[in-house]
Amino acid sequence: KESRAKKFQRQHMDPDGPSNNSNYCNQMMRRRNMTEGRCKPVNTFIHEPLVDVQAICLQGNITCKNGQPNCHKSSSSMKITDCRVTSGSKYPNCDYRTSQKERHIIVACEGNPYVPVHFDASV
Ligand code: 5FA
Repeated sequence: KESRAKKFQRQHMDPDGPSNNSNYCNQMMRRRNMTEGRCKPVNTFIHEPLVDVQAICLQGNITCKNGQPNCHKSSSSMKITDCRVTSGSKYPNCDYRTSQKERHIIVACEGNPYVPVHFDASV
């Protein structure tokens, strides 16, 4: 079974991206298997080295949206792409809006090694 750490990497890591095009989310949401069974409504891809994203888990704890204390905010802003399903999108034809941003990101970390397992927010 896919570990939560590997699932985070599949859903959120694209260090070499983004290919500079408006179809990025349509292609990547499909390629990373987030359009099977349903169109995952929102998802963020991170365009930074994996080690830099893993290092966020060493930053001080903050409270996650779900109230758990295992979230951590990046000290620097990071290149990200937000993908949001369009209002007219109809499964299985998942259609996304692609928005590139530079934000501090908040991830939840778990385990030993203590690594990112959930993308909580960007601020
Ligand atoms: N989740 C939420 N807060 C968490 C925390 N503090 N520590 C660990 N995991 C946490 O997200 C719900 C999911 O986020 C649940 O799996 C929960 O365990 C985890 P959502 O945004 O309500 O749903 P989603 O459909 O966006 O996310 P999923 O793909 O179901 O969940 P993932 O965590 O695998 O992916 P995510 O990184 O996009 O959240």
